[in-house]
Amino acid sequence: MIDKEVQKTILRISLALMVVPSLVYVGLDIGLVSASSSSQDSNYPGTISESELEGATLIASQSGSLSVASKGGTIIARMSAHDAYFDVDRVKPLGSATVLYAAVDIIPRDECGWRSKCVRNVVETYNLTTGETKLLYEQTIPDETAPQWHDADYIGDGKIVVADMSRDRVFIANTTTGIITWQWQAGQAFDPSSGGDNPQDWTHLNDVEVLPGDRIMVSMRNQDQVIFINKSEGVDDSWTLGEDRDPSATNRTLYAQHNPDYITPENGGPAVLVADSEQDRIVEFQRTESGWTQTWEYGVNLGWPRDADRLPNGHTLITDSHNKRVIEINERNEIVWQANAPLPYDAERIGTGQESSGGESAVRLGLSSATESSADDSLLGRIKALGRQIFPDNIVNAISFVNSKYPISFTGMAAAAVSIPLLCLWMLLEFRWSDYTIVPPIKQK
Ligand SMILES: [Ca+2]
Ligand SMILES: [Ca+2]
Ligand SMILES: [Ca+2]
Ligand SMILES: [Ca+2]
Repeated sequence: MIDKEVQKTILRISLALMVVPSLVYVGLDIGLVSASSSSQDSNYPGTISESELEGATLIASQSGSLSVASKGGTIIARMSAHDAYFDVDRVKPLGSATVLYAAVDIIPRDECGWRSKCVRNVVETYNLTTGETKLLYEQTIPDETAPQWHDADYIGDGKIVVADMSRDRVFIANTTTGIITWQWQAGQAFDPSSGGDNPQDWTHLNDVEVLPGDRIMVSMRNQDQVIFINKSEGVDDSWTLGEDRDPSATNRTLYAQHNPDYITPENGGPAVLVADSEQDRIVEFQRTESGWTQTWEYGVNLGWPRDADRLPNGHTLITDSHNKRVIEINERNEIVWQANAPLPYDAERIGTGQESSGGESAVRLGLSSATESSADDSLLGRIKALGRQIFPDNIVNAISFVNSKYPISFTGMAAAAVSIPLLCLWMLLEFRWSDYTIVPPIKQK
């Protein structure tokens, strides 16, 4: 029979061995992560020069900032005039330092006059060297049905095309008159039962790109499809990429994708490079006579990627949202550049054309794939894979989404979740073993 004091000592040592290293890890993790993000608070755009811009990278963050990262990966400027930034593009026809973005402001209920808070969607241009902002288009709507616009592109002659998620439509507007000159509504081609059970957010239509030849490519996230719309004839079903699958389906073509980029025949396409977000990979499909064929995949240590741009040098710029970073990989799938940013949505390398417009297809470049299973057999990789098997995607994503806004990594958060309850348990035990008791301040007479 072991003496009671010895039992206590064994328990104390065991608890200390579990709690102390994980608390030290949490402390270091918070320190490291905040150190890597604190460099973002340098200066606002408007103070950077044209020469600093060439080769720099724009990063739009859903947590409310638009950053400029240098060639070395350091954040050299950051603006945060809105609550969230989504798609950003450099728009050379409007000025060499001018960018256009879709951003969102959250308006409190008492200011908005609706029964819920409201969302103000803005499409603005911003001059990175002078700081001049110009509002092109806006719309304020109640925050009831997925109200945020995630993509708007400038298409020339003062016109923009908008992925209007709130109304499940795409529209083209004249920014001078404010008049909508063309629109396509998802109800024209899709059954209301499609896209799974999302009554407040039917299609989550999150991206649009105007293609040569009167065609428009649209990402229907909840339908897991990239569709091609002929402006006068509607959806060309023979070109649809992906299928509307049951939530339990595995091995999908796409699963809740973001930001498909079209690579033209001149650049080795037709091909589509797309962030296959829920399957944590970037994937490329080539158009052949029999339809779409997957030709490339990169999925090494990515967490909910939402953008990939093929660059003119054959590299790929990837926005790795849950890992709070933007990376550039070369043709051998090695990371050659990285910048850190909170919850990034879209990244653009200045001087390489919008999205993948300056890049060539994987087929023409002869790229080989790299997948999680082929590369990540580290302990963390295996824990993540196990987590995906145990917990439903939406739970993992909800936790990761919250985590990616705060200066602590996913593993740091897991360490805190283990060590803090154990520390509380230890304190309770020490109290029980001590000479102190709790005496209620009020006694019955
Ligand atoms: Ca963009
Ligand atoms: Ca777009
Ligand atoms: Ca892209
Ligand atoms: Ca991009």
